[in-house]
Amino acid sequence: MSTLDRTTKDWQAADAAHFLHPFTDHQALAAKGSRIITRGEGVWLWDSEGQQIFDAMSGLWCVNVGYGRQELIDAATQQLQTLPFYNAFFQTATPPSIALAEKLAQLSPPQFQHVFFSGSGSEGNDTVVRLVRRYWDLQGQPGRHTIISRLNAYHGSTMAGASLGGMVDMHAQGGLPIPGIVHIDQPYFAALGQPGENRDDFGRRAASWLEYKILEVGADKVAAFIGEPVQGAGGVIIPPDSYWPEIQRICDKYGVLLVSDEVICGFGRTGQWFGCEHFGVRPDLITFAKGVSSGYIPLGGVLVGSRVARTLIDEGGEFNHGYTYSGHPVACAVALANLDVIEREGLVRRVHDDTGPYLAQQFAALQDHPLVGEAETCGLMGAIRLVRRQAEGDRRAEPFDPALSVGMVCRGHCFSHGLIMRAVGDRMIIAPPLILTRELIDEMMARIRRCLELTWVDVQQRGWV
Ligand code: PXG
Repeated sequence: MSTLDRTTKDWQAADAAHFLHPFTDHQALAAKGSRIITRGEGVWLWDSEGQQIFDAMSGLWCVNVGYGRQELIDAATQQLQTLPFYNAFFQTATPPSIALAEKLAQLSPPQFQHVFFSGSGSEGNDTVVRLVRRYWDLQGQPGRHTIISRLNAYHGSTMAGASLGGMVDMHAQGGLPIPGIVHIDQPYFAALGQPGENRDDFGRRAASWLEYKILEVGADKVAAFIGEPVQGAGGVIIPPDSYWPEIQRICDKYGVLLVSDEVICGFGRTGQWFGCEHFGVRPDLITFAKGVSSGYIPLGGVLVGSRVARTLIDEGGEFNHGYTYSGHPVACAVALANLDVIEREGLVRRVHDDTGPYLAQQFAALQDHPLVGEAETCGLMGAIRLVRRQAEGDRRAEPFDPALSVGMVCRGHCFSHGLIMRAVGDRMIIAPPLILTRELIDEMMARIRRCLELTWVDVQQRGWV
């Protein structure tokens, strides 16, 4: 059977028989059948039944320049024809990997002049663990190996990535976290703010948890703190403005390295090239992936700031770490073409000046809907918290019983009404491509409103409100 004339049912049967999907209950999926996505153009996807879908998640937070960009296709084709692969291990390099390292040094904050490439964000964070521990060894403080992260963080799915992450369901499988990684709570105001506390006071209090943890572990044992500027997979948790500057102050006070995991926030998502710039912090390391190549081809890595780079280069000798695909020439060529599109079309500025503020306005208007607790955005990512009762006067919004899975009800409507919006618990989240225009935001908002309306009818009929 040719791959082209298979029906949806054929694809689903072969999928269920052979393909173990990531983060999936395989038995449940096999009973239901996967949706088969066959084509993409701009912000649109099509499935094997011909349904057209608005992809408000950019694939998986990555297709920042939209689907079907000829510039990226040409860059890949040309590089595949010239040199599809060569390694960077044995005193060799390829032009695209050198040019991309140079380009990333140009686009990132000035302390970043060096790049270590990986094939994904998870691998990038494995590199982070190796780098920060190597840094402290070289500083003559080998006892300084503990890394502090946050609950509900997502830093990948390798042993180190999942350990850095704060997803308890992931830790429960496979004996994680690995030693030397500890967690503090997240800056999630709606869940952890106290009655009468404002956002900024909460932000400072949430940052103080880092200082308590440093003192508990012992400052001479803490290597680094890692955080996503905005927690993405955890539900687009946007911290109060007071949070990150206070985190920076605490890291500086104890000499702790600051790592910004920008796998989602990097490359324009927040309206700056990097999320740390949006929040005004100066990290020592930045993990990146996804948007660097708009997901057209796997690529990730770590931007290494001068503090770590100087020690590693001047005093480190050989660093015993690397991946076959570190600096893969085709991936780097695609990334260069992708960054060129972002620059040429002024997408970062567009998010900052135009589409980001416009989306914020549209989300603010959702607040009128009886199901919406908060609807907040940062650049082109946003979250809508579905609540049983809205806040009124001094009374806080009342959440749904998590067992009802109201987010999944809403996601079901999105699925059948041509919209990809994710559910993380009771938070409905979006991270649409940065090529969005105001017209496309209007189109997306109409779909979001329709799905909220259908969810509202459901929860009323089921007696959940
Ligand atoms: N750090 C962050 C901040 C991420 O969001 C990774 C690291 C790992 O990257 P790789 O390329 O190894 O997957 C990520 C990935 C979700 C979801 O459910 C999010 C991610 C991956 C898969 C699912 O939102 N982010």
